Amino acid sequence: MCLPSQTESNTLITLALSKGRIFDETLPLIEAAGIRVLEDPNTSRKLILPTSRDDVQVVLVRASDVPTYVAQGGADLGVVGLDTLIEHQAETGGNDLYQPIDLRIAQCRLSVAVRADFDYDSAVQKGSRLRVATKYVHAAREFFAKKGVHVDLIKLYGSMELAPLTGLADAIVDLVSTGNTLKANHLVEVDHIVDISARLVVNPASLKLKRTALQPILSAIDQAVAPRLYTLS
Ligand code: PRT
Ligand code: MG
Repeated sequence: MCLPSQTESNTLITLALSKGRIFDETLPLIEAAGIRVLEDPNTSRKLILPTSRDDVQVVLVRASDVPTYVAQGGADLGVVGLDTLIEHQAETGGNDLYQPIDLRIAQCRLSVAVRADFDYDSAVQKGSRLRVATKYVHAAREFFAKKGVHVDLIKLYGSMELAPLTGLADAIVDLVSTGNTLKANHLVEVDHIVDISARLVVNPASLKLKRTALQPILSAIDQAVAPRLYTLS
């Protein structure tokens, strides 16, 4: 009897996504690779979602868990914001993820913001020590170190905007898109740290062992992203 061999033709590809804007904005890009997610994560309670391709499944994880899933082989591919990727790489020492494509989705910027009545420039010039609240402690530490500003970092997991309003911090480092959240909380953007977009990340071992299955998916996604360069510019 001839048993089917474990060939690449029956390889299962697992893509890690987080619910919300990353999931929503990734859908059109993976459709270019013939991958349509068959269940709506907003109504389904499933964490593993089937797709229109038998050889591809989507797993739903927290945004900050995507790099860990992909690096540790819980998923072959993932989509993650550069903000989250910077923090992951600082914690793990880098290099555990292959990053072939800037997907140019979920775009925003990482910025420093303060209360409208706080004179950031003069505090910086005077060499004052700033209390900075953020979820992005690694990016913030590096930014202020390069700028020569002494900071006490306060790690928060959400609602950063509240910190300067309650006296917890002088400044925050957070993501800004339209600027409406800052404005609604009487905060102003005073420094720009880095432009953010979502990145496709790939497990390096998967790339070697599942190359035949992965390469066409990566190429189709890459093609789906590239034309946006023209429409955006
Ligand atoms: O929410 P959860 O704790 O589960 O995880 P998460 O916040 O990491 O996930 P999610 O889905 O909120 O964000 C996923 C990724 O989307 C982030 O890692 C960013 O790369 C990207 N992204 C793009 C944003 C924004 N734009 C954005 N505007 N993530 C968050 N925001 C928030 C920001 O933190 C602030 O509270 O929106 C608010 C500012 O928006 P504006 O438009 O008012 O300026
Ligand atoms: Mg969020």
